[in-house]
Amino acid sequence: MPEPLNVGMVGYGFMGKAHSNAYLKVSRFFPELERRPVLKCLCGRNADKASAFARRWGYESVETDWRRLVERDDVDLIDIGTPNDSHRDIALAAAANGKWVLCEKPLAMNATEAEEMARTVEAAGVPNMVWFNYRRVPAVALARQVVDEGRIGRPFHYRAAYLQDWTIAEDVPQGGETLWRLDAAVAGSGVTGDLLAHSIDTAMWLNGPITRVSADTQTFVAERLHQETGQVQPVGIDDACMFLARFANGSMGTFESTRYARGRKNHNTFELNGADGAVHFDLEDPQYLDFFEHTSPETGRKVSEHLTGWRRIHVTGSEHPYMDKWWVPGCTIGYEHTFINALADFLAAAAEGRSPQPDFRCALQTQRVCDAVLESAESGAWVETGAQL
Ligand code: SOE
Repeated sequence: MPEPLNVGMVGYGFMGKAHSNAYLKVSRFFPELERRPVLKCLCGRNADKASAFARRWGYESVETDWRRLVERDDVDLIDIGTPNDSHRDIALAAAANGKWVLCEKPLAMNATEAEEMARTVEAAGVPNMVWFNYRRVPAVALARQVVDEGRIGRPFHYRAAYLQDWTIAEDVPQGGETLWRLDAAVAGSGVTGDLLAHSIDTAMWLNGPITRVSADTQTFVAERLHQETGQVQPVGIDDACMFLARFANGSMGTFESTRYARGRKNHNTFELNGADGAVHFDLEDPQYLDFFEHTSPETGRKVSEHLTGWRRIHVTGSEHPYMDKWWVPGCTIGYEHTFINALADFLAAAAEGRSPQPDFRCALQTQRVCDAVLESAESGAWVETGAQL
């Protein structure tokens, strides 16, 4: 019988929902796990909203101050689903109290904070992970398997785009509970930390460290009404960001992200081209991994030229990553399942006293790339990232 693991969730927004759902479902679909999450306490600043959320999701209790939550003896794990400017303080306090720590991406406001957070959880010896959930899309995990199996060969090009369109209207305000992502003081950056952090995490997972970058950013709407102050204030975030990258393995990368790509809602794509093969993924078609095989590692021979072509793999078979936990072959899973899969990996590793990837140290590398991107956009020069994996 799995032992209970008492969860203290901080935040009741989009991620509070996604994570809470994962805690509720993980033991049912991954019955082998040794710990069973219990929704012990929901923490949020607005007491009414926190209570309503707690009731809807079945949390046993409510706190309005995370400082009290992290000190509670009946909580084993702290999950940080708050805006970015509070990640550091909550994580440090949670680790100091010996709690397991999960944190929403990006890990921190900048690499300095992320470094301190990584050091602190390591010194405390507590399992930790950052919710870069797209690694847990079965098709993305299959891409990693394809790379590990040597099917790409020498990598030449990595191409990523993460496009949305929800901030085009000039009368969208900034700040406050709902639009803190547009407020640089709370978010740290715009699309670089919010969207490109996902792309960078996936890229470095598949293709190794990014060593240097050259970036350009743009803020298309210079001022927006701030929901908290009631004043029209300058916009400090990057609305769009494009950067060139060099990977440690010698390959070249291009990364593009914006919230101004009319028609694109959550268009997160990547392609990796190597000498022996290529993979392509599009989150708007998440059941598929496209694979092009030029040379087979099994035979070491070139695939017959007249039969080559992109192969669309419907990643729903029980032989595919995570899919043996879900439905019968051919039945798809979706966005919510990426969080459940991630949580299952976390719980399995934590039961062995380990942190799964991406842990805080790994997310620090992504943060370093984000910082280098912003620095390069500012200076116009190539910037070394210092990222290592
Ligand atoms: C931004 O719109 C956002 O909600 C990100 O913050 C999430 O990380 C991303 O997965 C979906 O888009």
